[in-house]
Amino acid sequence: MFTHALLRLPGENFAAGLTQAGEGAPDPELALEQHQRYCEALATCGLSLTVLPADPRYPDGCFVEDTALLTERGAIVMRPGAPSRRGEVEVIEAALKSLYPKIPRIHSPGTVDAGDACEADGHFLIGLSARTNEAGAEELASLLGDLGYRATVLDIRNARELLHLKTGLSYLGDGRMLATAAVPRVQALDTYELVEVPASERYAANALRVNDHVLLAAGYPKTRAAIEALGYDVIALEMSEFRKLDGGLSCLSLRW
Ligand code: CIR
Repeated sequence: MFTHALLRLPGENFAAGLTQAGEGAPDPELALEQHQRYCEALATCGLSLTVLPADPRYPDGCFVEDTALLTERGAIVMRPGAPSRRGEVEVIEAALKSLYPKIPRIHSPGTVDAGDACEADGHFLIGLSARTNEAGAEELASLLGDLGYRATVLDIRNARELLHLKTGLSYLGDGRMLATAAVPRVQALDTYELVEVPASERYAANALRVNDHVLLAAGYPKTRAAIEALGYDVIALEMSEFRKLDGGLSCLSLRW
């Protein structure tokens, strides 16, 4: 069960964030409203929230999930692959300090965005991507090993539509993975029941199981129906402005 979440507000210069989506510039005010609904959804799931203010130096700063990996046994601070995002980790590390006695970091030349780390019951799938390099993936796997976790690295560098592994893969719990066809069907996935997300709804593959609910992007009826048919209670959230910056639903929060 999660009891807390850490978030950071999108700022006035949110539209200056990195993007390849080609869907136009996001509206910072609408992003703030959508962020507010997202916070309310987490509260509905029973979480207490810490919401950090925006920092104009980091237009992508609201995508906090990329900056740290939180596990039941410890936290690890990332070294984001995009140089413009590297400094985002400082305020996150400071916020996590009181919760975790010792927080190891990914070191240069390694880079990891934690959007590339998908946990499924103590097994971490780590995407090798445009943001997470080999040195970073190896260091992360080793740090997770120190915590007693298994890790498997998956190469998604040829899967152009995946910014991060979790862009196309989410663990729903109960042995079930939500996945798009772009995620390579490696052996490590064989142990999971795959809930296929159709190509026309691929943005919905980045969903978030939080306690008794699944948070899902609004506007993807097939994926929603498939998840509901499995018995999950879905909360649909409008994510249009974050999508314009390639941001998935899960990356707006860190949960513990
Ligand atoms: C970026 O390109 O880094 C941001 N505009 C979006 C990051 C989204 N992260 C995520 O979905 N894990």
